[in-house]
Amino acid sequence: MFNMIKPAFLSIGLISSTMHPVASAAPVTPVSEDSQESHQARMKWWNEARFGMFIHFGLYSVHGGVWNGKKTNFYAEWIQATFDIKLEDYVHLSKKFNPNEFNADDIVLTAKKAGMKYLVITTKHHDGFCLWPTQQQTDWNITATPFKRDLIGELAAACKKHGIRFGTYYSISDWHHPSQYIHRDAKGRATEDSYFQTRMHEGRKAEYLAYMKAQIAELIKNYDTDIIWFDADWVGWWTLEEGQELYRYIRSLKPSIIINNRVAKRNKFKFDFGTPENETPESTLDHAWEACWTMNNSWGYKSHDNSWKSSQELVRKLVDISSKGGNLLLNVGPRGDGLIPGPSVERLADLGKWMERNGESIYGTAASPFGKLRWGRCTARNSPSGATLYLHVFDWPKDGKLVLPGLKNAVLSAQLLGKDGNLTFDKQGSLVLLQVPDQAPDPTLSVIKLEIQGSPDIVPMPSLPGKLSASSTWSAPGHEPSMAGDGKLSTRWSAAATAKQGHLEIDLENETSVGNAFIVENYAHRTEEFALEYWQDGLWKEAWRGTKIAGEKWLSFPPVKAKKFRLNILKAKDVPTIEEFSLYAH
Ligand code: H79
Repeated sequence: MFNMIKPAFLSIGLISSTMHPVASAAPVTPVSEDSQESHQARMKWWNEARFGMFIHFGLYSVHGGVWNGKKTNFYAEWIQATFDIKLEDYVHLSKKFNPNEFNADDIVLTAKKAGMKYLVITTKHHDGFCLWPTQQQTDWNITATPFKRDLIGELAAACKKHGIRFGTYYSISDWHHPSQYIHRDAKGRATEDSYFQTRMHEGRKAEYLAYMKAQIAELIKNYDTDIIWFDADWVGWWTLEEGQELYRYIRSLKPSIIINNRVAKRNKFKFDFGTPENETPESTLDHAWEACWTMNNSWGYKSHDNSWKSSQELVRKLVDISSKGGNLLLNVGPRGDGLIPGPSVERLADLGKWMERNGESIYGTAASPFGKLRWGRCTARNSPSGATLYLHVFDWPKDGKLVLPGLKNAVLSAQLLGKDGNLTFDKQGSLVLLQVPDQAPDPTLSVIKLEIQGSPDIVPMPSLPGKLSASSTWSAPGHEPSMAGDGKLSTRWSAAATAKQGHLEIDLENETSVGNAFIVENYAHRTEEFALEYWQDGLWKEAWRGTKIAGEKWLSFPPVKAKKFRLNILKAKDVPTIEEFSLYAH
């Protein structure tokens, strides 16, 4: 078996055809193939949908990641590559494919009940097997199985019937098509790279291209597919230009179709949408995107993979992605009998229950207007008169006080989503202080709905960047002043071992008007007296004075303009230690 690289660390975009990482690519300008207006128009339903189902189903599903008693430690759908199964052995799998329990209505309704608005199924994965009765292949398709039924046709029809958009996955790399081959050494062994980089036989690319075009035309003509979801654009013989050409061809067949960026080269091409795989970007992107995620660690059914993400984790994933303006394509891998595994079904039901109550905060929403929020995520819905902000609280405040920093707009109302009655709140400068119940009302994830006046006007977040220094520092590494400015509550600055007072200074580099500060001292609550000071006319002047910090403290004061600010701990029970100290422009 190959020595597998952990897929999470794999950045396909940086892998060249020879598998040598190339120097980091220059920033990529998206290549527009048509006007922004028409792109937006055809993406409308997709943008509103936010949530779809990915289905990995194929001959490999029968084996569940086990071959001759050996269990794969990689993706189950890669089993042919992982165990270097010779084609003459792999082809027999088609005789074992008989998913008698497959029921298109059940699958589509499972997706629909989960709150999903579209699905994408593997019509042809890397093994080249076609899950529909294609006219382009006589034997390597579903008609050659004991099952015989047109599985893709049944699913497409069920989608139409239940109002779910239908999409088709298609691998560019093909381990079965005669145009390509698996490279072997003199002893007949395939190298790690062989299956990843199928080799194209000299002079046979045109034939394969014609084959792909004809098959995609079938998917459009026979099933009216709404999305073509390409994969395996990483093969060295596939170029950006060929991909763009294919993109244009498909669009000419069905103008409203949505095509993912892997049609060409994923790190260069961003139309119609980008496709981060098993990862979620840190923030919004400059193009439409959809993150695809597995529920365990495999796409195809893998019998020995029990590393299921919890329902709460999946809800948070959907929320996190929505708050950054993306879609979530969440995968299921039906078993050889055609049924979705129990743990997936349970999670989808949980997601559905949450979406039933909170879907308003997801569907058709825009990305968060804020930078990072420490306690969770935000989605927004803009209307001509104002906007609605949905605050998704991951870490419910223990003291019943939730602070939303940096909102200049007037707040008209606040309520728990789906509950009657309003929450009381107070507005101090750009801080919204919300009084919430002591306990999160929804154990999975609670949402607070804010109606605001006008479109969101946000104080630039995150906190102002600056250089931190301190009066003294604990001698062991890991307690430096910068630890109080890294945005993490798990790290902290500590003064020297004998100190009972001290200061933590932020140098903002430029004179800045500051009206809010944030301090966290969760650890030990040692401060008894402190001041927030700023350097002006050769003196430290006071903007705020207080006693205990004891947890999180938001300071809101008449704005002062300065370059240097400091938290001066005047008296402490023991060594001063601060987890976060940040300033906000006014
Ligand atoms: O369909 C799913 C996966 O099968 C497919 N895309 C999703 C949606 C896919 N994802 N990543 N890959 C395929 C690339 C896999 C790369 C690897 Fe390797 C193959 C890692 C280990 C084997 C190449 C060879 C890189 C290292 C060794």
